[in-house]
Amino acid sequence: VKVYFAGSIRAGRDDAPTYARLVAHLRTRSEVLTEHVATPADGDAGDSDIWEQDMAWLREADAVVAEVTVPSLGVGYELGMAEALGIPVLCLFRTGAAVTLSAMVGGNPRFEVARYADVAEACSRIDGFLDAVDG
Ligand code: 6IA
Repeated sequence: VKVYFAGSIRAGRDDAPTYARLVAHLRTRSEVLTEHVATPADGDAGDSDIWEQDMAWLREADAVVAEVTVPSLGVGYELGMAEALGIPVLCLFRTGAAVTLSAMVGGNPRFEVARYADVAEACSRIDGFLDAVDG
């Protein structure tokens, strides 16, 4: 299964260590197309190259897993595109964060939205989601 992992980049890197743990778990059972989301930023390709590459990966993906706790325009855009392309989407939102999830994500019946307390719980939600995609 090819997974497009989405997480905040320019909207803030506070959760990057969590993204790294989620991507490490995803890699145990799938191909992650977007590992850079989890790694420390080094340099920046031009914006149009980034958009071209990310849209190509999204079209190739069998599933999208997004960490949505840090609200990001780019992640929200990717979620809307994934829905339009008919790609299954899992949104992971950490409980206890000082933010409220957007109604456009939390209210979308086509997205599986998992509120999680810790990374172990997020990983078990990932497993259930990928089992269903794989099945
Ligand atoms: O609006 P944001 O920057 O927070 O959007 C984050 C989302 O957009 C991620 O899920 C990525 O898929 C995508 N994205 C945004 N910036 C980049 C990027 N910049 N490279 C690839 N995808 C991106 C280069 C940073 C890299 C060197 C770590």
